[in-house]
Amino acid sequence: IQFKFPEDFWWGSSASATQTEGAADLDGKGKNIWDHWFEIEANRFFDGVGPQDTSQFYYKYKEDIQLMKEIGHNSFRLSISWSRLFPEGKGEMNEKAVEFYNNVIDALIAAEIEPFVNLYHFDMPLALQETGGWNNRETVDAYEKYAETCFSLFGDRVKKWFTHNEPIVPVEGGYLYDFHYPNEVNFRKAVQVAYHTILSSAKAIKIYKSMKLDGKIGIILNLTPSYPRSQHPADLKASVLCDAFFNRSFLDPSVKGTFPTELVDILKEEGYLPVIEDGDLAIINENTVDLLGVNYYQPRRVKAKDNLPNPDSPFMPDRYFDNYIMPGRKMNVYRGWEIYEKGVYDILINLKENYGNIECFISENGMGVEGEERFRNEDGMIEDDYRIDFISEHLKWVHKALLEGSNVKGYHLWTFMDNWSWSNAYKNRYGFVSVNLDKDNERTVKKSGYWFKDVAANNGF
Ligand code: BGP
Repeated sequence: IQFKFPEDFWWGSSASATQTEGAADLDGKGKNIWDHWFEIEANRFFDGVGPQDTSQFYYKYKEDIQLMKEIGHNSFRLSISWSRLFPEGKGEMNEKAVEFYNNVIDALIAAEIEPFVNLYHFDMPLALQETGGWNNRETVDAYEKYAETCFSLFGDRVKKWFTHNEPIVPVEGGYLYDFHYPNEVNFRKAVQVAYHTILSSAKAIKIYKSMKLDGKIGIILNLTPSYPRSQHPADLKASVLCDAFFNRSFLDPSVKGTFPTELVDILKEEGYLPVIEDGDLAIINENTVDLLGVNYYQPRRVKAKDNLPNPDSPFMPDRYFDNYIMPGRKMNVYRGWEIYEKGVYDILINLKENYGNIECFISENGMGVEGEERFRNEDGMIEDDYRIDFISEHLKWVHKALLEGSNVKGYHLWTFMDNWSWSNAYKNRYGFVSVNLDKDNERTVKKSGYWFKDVAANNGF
């Protein structure tokens, strides 16, 4: 074994409620923004496949947890569907949801798989979106209540909690670049939504700490290391600002309890500071995370802008920099994302050097591929050698960071089984396990799943 990991390394995968559960309108679940968006605009989603059609974890979780065990998982991240627990986002709680999540958590623990539970993975209850979603401060209050309920229902058994997954994505998708509902372009709202999300996270952490449950609480961020095109001061500046907008905006408040001055200066200067109430900043400052999940898919290549932005165009972060595709780089052609394995090492070393070596783990990393059926062999197994290659190349860099003192505790693939995606429905497949939507969601373990089993068993490869 060339790359040996520590004995208690967390091996597993991650998933989210809306993407895996199915049963979107069953047993009292309320609608969330994805159920709604699919209803009004199904053609936005690939092949008209929606969240109700996805992998049916709601019915098949027992079988799935056995498969997780079989392929070496000692941990698994799921999310709770807010609108399953609180159909209207607040008010009355749905007992059927309590029963379902109790069953899932207990089944995981019985299989010796530690449940990592995330509270918010892009799935705003529709009733709350109708009153403004994260732009409305009352949503923060509703979220606090939801978080507290989850901690008291499940906190006796769940020891790793996360307040949000990739909180910047609903900001970008919903309020800047049109890929999440409510698909607006409104920088002022984007800033307020981001701010309220950060506040909600700190408030949930505060509640968790006050409950004296013995566990850890963190946040999961998608970090996209920014690499300048050249050492020219204009490119360097562009890269610093890109990093401030897309990484440090959430990383700094989550880990340090402060906001990057570069960003605050711009917001102040341009008149876009959010509405902040007395006492908020102290709450954010005092309630930082114990644990950080790092989702890593791609870097950002950054250069200074070639042309000054048109002063009449809507205010956007990319007024300060341009992203570009670096010629000759390895790409995931199905997703249009650059594959740059060293990025994961750069993130971990940055956390070590500039963020107090916070305890962290790779909470998502993975490769979506279209048309994987063509790789199915005569025995019925998908031979996804490209995925094995993708994972091992990233793990080598994680290993190097470990040797250099990084506090990285585990690796979770996105995702356990093929599931529904926000951007391409069921087109790109990411799982260790394939799902056949046409054959009662039949599961078959891919070659990468069996490979991972050995990696987990040997703590290395
Ligand atoms: C992350 C999300 C996941 C997942 C993944 C793959 O941003 O946290 O929910 O979807 O990306 O991306 P996609 O499904 O868009 O290809």
